[in-house]
Amino acid sequence: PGASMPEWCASIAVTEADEILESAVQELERGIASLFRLRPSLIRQRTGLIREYTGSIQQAAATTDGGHILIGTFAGNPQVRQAFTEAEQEQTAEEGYRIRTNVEDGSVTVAGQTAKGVLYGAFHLLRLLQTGADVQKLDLLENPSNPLRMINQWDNMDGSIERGYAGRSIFYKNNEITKDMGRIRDYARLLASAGLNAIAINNVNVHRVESQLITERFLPDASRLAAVFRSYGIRTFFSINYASPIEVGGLATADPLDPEVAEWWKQTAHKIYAAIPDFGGFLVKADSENRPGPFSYGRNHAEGANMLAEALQPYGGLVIWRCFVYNCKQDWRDRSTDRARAAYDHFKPLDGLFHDNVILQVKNGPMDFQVREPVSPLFGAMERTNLMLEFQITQEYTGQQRHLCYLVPQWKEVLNFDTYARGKGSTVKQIADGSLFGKSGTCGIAAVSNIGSDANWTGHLLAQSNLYGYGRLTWNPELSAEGIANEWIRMTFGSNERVIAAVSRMLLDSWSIYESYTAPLGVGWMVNPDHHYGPNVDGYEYSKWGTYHFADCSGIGVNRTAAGGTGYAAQYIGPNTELYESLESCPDELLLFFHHVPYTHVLHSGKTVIQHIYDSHFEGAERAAQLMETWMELKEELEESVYQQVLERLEHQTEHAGEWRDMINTYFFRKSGIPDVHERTIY
Ligand code: BDP
Repeated sequence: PGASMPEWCASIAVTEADEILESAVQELERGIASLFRLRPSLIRQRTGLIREYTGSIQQAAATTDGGHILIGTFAGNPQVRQAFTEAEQEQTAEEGYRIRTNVEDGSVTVAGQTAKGVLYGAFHLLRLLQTGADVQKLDLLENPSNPLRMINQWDNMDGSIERGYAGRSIFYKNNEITKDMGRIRDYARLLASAGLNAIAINNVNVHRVESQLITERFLPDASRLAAVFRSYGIRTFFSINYASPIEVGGLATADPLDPEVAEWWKQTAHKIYAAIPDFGGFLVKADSENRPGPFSYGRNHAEGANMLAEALQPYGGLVIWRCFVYNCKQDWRDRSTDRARAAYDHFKPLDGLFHDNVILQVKNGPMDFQVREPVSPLFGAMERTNLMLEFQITQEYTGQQRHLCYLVPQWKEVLNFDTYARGKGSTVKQIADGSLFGKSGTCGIAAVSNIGSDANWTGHLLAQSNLYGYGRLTWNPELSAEGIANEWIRMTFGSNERVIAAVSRMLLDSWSIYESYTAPLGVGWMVNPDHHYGPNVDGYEYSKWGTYHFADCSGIGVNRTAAGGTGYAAQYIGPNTELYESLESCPDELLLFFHHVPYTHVLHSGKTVIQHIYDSHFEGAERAAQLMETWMELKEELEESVYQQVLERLEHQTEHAGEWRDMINTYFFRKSGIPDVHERTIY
């Protein structure tokens, strides 16, 4: 806004009739109209049709004088093809795009192998215009790093969202699929604009009504949802209940090796594809947290997944099988059941046994989306299996969208983690994108969405940056956390440099701030059971779900070494096992995840463990208050309602951070009996 409009924005030229290209045209029209208050004219060269426009924004004249935006695919539009050499066309991946200024007529071409690529290119062009980039002479090539760039909704059909913090579901209400396609379409636009191309539309915990998503009761409505997503290049997946043959089909068993069960799934796949021809496949949570799975029948997970894969295979469908499998009813006295070990222990022996259209979806860490955990050792351990990485955008353990926590820096650490699977430089991002083990197509990244029916989508306005950042990073893991924050801030708040500098600092500091007042040195889970919000040091410590801090009067931390511990550290490859196994080399931030030490143990930082706990909690709470102060300095620069909305959350965060500080410091002061060297008040 405010910037002058490049002349080529006045007209859009397109010849191909394609629904995704139509979405691209509409996005350009809308975007340009809202940025420059001028509606571009549409020139359909083949049909000569010029769209009538009756709106309040002025309509540009339908002419290509002074340039225009030409959009299309290399194969479908000769003019587009002419703008690029054959080599340039070939360098463009299936979902990639090129944007180039034609110096002769001043036009800009947005081109791709596929309409999807063109759509992403159109969004890129809009982003450049919106962020005030120099668009004089453009020559860009962009290819996505990850084949699957997926979103997982944890929405239930009663309209609730598991771990949702931004209102109700936009997909379901009263056990029906929504009729409000406007909001769904806006979500599809939002996802595509961030580069995402797949969505699982229901919760991984699939219960009674949800189990019927795969039946005629819901397929007609689900196909309408899928059609909306399809027009934005997004493939629809369903989460399924592994016991569906029993619960939906009326069979006596769901045993994957039972021929009747296999046949039932084949027929089910047939019905789904009749309704949704480009259906993506199934997302499966099996034998996890009381959900049914192949274990009930004495079958392993490869047998369980492969049977489904065979049903989907004729249609090109995928089975995305989650590795979040652990015993949630363990005896806390038995350390051999360390929850951190579980996914590796279950799946490593099955490497190479899964069909080609099965992908294992692995959470970034071995536990469950804590503010700090090591990277899952399954990355690097499964050379002969398709893998996908799973992140959690919704802030279940990171402040539930009441606290600010920009997660892109955390995700970047995960992506850059070196697994050593093929020697030094074998990073997680190369496993996700398939390059390390030579996978093509059947890999990528998924993440649990953070949106709901709230007008601003994410509850905390600033939490939008996580959804946007997830999409951008999944497209290109080389982008920096700063760069992504900067883009999002400019697109959300405009080009006011004071706002950009302040909000950027807030976002970039927020993860470390949240970690400081909640989880010291790799200890997680000190939260209230069930809803997982707010401090409760022993909330889970003596429950069946696991053991997390192991604190007593003489020390703290879980010994996960091979030397006297659970042996988890040995699940990594060579150098990482050494790094974590040894107390000397283990990084401070994960020390208590891997080692049990006395409170007086001295960290690399030079502080004792107990003093670190005190200091980080005092500092963290103070820094939370500073976030609020930084925001308050922007009062005059921001729209009042936006300012107030975020301020309220920051006020809550400040107060709540104090509660975290007091609860944790008091607990460990009493356990250890060691006073704070700075003699601050600990209650
Ligand atoms: C945990 C959540 C739980 C999910 C589970 C999962 O607490 O609600 O169902 O993960 O990923 O983070 O399956």
